[in-house]
This record gives sequence, C-alpha cells and structure tokens, in this order.
Amino acid sequence: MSAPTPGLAVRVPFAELQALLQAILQRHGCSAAVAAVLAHNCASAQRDGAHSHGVFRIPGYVSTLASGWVDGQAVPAVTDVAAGHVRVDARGGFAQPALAAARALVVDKARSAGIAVLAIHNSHHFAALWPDVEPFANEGLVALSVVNSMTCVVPHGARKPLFGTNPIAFAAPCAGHDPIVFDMATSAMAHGDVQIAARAGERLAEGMGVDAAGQPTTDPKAILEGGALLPFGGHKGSALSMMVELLAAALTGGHFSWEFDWSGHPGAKTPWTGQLIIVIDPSQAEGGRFAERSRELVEQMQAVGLTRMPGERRYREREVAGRDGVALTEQELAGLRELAG
Ligand code: NDP
Ligand code: PYC
Repeated sequence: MSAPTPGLAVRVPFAELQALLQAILQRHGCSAAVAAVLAHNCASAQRDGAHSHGVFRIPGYVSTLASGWVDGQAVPAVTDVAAGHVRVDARGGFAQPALAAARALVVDKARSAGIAVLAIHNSHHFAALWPDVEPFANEGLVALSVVNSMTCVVPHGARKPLFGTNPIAFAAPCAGHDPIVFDMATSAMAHGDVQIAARAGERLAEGMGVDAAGQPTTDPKAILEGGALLPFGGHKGSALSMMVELLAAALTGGHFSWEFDWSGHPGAKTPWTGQLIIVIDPSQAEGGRFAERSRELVEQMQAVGLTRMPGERRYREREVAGRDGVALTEQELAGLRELAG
C-alpha cells in the first residue's frame, strides 16, 4: 500500500515540480542528464500518488549523493550482447539512466527477435518500478521488470533477514485503455511505506514484520530499528522474492541484496544491485490480437464484479494532477525549495 502523505495541501504544475527536483539533484552532484531522468521519475511518482517513491525520497537521494556511495555523473556502458540481449553497466550510477541509454536498442531487438532482455548491473534503484515498464506498453509492447534492494526481509521459514523488498512490475497494452500495469514489492510492505508510517506515528497491520528479537510487531520503528519485514503471502511471496534475487542479481551480474556494504558511507540509502527487464513484442504472438484479448480479460473481470484494476488509482491521480497540479504538502515544498538553494 502506498500511504498518502498526510495533509497534501498545495498543487504544483508537473513541469515546475520536475524542474525543482532537477535543480536539487544537479546541485547535489548529478549531471544534467542524470538529474533530468531522476527528476522526471520522481515527479511522476508524486503526480500519480505513489508517495512511497515520490518527493519523500529526495532527502535520501541527496544524502546518498553527499556520502559518495553513488556516482551521480556516471555514464552507463551499453553492450549489444546478442539478438535478444542487451547489457548495461551503470558504472555505480542510477538504474534509470542506464535504462534510458539502452532503451532504443532493446525495443529494436524486441521488435526484431520478438523478445529481448535488458540486464542492468552496478546500478542503484531507489524508485518505483512502474515508470520503467509502463512506457513499453504505451508502445504496444509487454514488459516485466524486477529489481532487488537491500537486506530487510526474512525469507519464509528463516530466522534472519536476507532478501530485499524486491519489487516486480508488469505492463501490457490494452485496446482502448491505458496499459494494464501492476507494480508490487514482494515484501508485505514497501520499506518506504514503513518509514512513512513510522514518521506519522502509525501502527501497521499484523503480519508485516518482526522486531529485533524476531517477534511479530506492528510497530514500524521496531521493524526499521533492527527488525525486518516479512514476504507477502508467506512461502509464495518468498519464492517470488528469491526469483527476483536470481533474475536481478545473479543473471545481470549485480549484487544480491546482502552483498554490498554501505557502512562506510553514512547517509547512503540507495541499494547497489541490479535490474532485469524483459520486453516482448505481442504483435508476433499467435493471432496478433494481444491488446484486444487484454481488453476482453479486463471486461470479464469487471463482469464478475471487479471495480478496481491495478494501476487505476495512479491513472486517476494522474488525471487530477494534470488538471489541478501535483499534490504535496507545504512542508514538502518548502523543504524541496531549501534543498534547491
Ligand atoms: P502496493 O501494494 O501499493 O500496490 C501494488 C499493486 O497493486 C499496484 O499496482 C496497485 O495499483 C495495485 N493495487 C493496490 N490495491 C489494489 C486493489 N485494492 N485492487 C487492485 N489493485 C490494487 O505497492 P507496494 O507497496 O508493494 O509497492 C510500492 C512501490 O514501492 C512500488 O512502486 C515498488 O516498485 C516500490 N518499491 C521499490 C523498490 C526498489 O528497490 N526500487 C523496492 C520495493 C518497492 P495502484 O498503483 O493503482 O495503486
Ligand atoms: O520501498 O522497499 C522500498 C525500497 C527499497 C529501495 C527503494 N525503495
């Protein structure tokens, strides 16, 4: 669940917010190119009400850049590996500029081979995952992405944390509709939402995490201070989280969620891991009617009573933000202006 920031009070045009975030990121060590990509990503999350990865994350970007843990100037190195395989070394920078650098090549390959994988390593991902896949579906492609993060999730049946919160995002075209998109942590909650609950002084639902002694707790601070999250859905979410470690790290050449040590970089918040994106061209599939079949599926789901598709809440928030501006609190806006200097 992406918890709303309490007291959203001001509305800012998207372009203004994006420019403000870009100024902050450049001032704190990103190149203009990297800052542009991250600012668009973060402003989009705020616009869509994906608050756990909107402007809430900016102080984390700034402290991480200040700590020297991430290279905000990194220029990714793209390798054309094979007919359906592109590799990117993010060179210790962020994952989103690495995706941007390889995007055109991977789309070309998906269209010619029918499927292509984009394997990113040596990368930091501190954002929502849906912005990485949704644009592929807007171009008629199907995309699936996984990224691993930092050790804070206890595998089902284990005693100590090992996995990251390891999200999975999927996007598919749907005739006459916005793409079908879901994006979910494989932990019971995103770490960002635990932080937001702790900041708001709220308790969590049962089953989200354990304290430092491994005992179930509903106190978000106990989870953050020595405790850990649990996978969603017991052994099933745990298996998916394991799959994410394999695909995002073992397959890409990135770090597993436990394999990096940021203790020498106080203020570092961004996991230094890997990301895999699989892009499929459905026009080459049997029948060539994928988007229409998507639509049929959605209609059948609605016919049996479904009133809310994944991604729909974000699209609604996006529509309101397009009309009225992106919502944030006065305190958040003041904090951003201060960081922009
Ligand atoms: P949520 O549980 O809020 O949502 C997961 C998905 O389910 C979304 O697609 C959401 O759609 C959909 N959904 C939610 N409620 C319903 C409902 N009642 N009916 C139908 N669909 C529903 O996401 P998480 O808390 O698991 O993750 C939040 C974010 O954190 C994600 O963007 C994820 O990528 C990010 N994250 C990033 C990490 C990283 O390492 N970079 C690590 C972990 C998480 P909708 O969007 O419309 O609400
Ligand atoms: O919310 O779990 C999370 C997360 C980890 C890294 C970035 N976001």
